[in-house]
Amino acid sequence: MPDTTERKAVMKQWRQTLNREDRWCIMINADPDALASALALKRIMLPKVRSVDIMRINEVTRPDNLAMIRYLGIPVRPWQPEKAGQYHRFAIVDSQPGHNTAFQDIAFSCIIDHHPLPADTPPANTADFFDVRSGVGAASTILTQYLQALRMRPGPRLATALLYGIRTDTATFERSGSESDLRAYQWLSRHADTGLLRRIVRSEYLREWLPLFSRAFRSLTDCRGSGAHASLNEVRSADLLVSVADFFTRVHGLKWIAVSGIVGRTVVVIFRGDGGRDIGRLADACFYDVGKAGGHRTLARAEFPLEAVPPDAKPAEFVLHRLQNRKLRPRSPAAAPNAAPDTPSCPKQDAVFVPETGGTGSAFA
Ligand SMILES: [Mn+2]
Repeated sequence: MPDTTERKAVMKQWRQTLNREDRWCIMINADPDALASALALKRIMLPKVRSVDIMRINEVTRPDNLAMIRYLGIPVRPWQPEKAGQYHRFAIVDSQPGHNTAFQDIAFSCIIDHHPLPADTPPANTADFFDVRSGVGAASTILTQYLQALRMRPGPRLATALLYGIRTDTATFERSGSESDLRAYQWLSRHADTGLLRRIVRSEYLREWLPLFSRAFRSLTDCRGSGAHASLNEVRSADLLVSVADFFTRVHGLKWIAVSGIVGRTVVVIFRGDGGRDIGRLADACFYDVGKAGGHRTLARAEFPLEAVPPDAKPAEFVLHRLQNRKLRPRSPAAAPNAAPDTPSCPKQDAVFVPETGGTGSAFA
């Protein structure tokens, strides 16, 4: 495995071989790290080639991603496969050809990523330039190292983009992040626009979500143990429930929140807690018998079909009734919670449920 110095040298060599006549296309699955990496690669390549376009294969819907594209003026466009013939060469950053069917039929000349390589089927290494480093927290870190190696000082927008890319992928170094990520972050901080960064970070909601918040506030009902339930009825996506639930975690004195809604024919309940009581066990206790329910001490989720709601009850009433009345199940190895698919997977905690101090001592039992 080549070290960072060697990788930088290889990159510089490769850059010298770029053809001035080539039209390049950088393909991404757009998220902050991919957008920033593509912007940096474009900056690195542009003096050496005819043109560089950035194309995304996905729809951008998250408010912070939309804010990033807008405030930083990132020139990204939706990919149209029928226009592939316009390009001589393709690059892919923050992803690998095997990650999405949209990448499948494209012969990439340049692959830069930080996700692990597939163990079973290594990608056909046809790329002239290939730098995949799974030990790095963000592709933006790799691109930052290239800028440093080329002595290219990033402008405030590029530096801000890369900073946000590293920040997002490492959850501001809470989830992951190596020393190289920290060093890149530090260096970028000197060039970034902190005002712009703050505006992007604070773009958490979309205008059209505000009626949902209004509905959440109106429906807010206290539950046992300083918790509360809010119901949103029909929503387009469970992401909206997550966003509303996350909002309530900022309210001091609210120990846990459950936000329920209906997505298609499924009732989804998103739980957030302050860690005082095991919210994963609460979710499990309330809904294990009607669908999938589970999670961790501070975040959990339950999903069940609309048909599980008795005909004489509304879904929101059914959820609230269960939140107020269900008892915790005794812990047994056989009764492992059936976690919903997108609950973050981490080893199950074996800690015994600790009742809240100062309460009745009975917790949910
Ligand atoms: Mn990434």
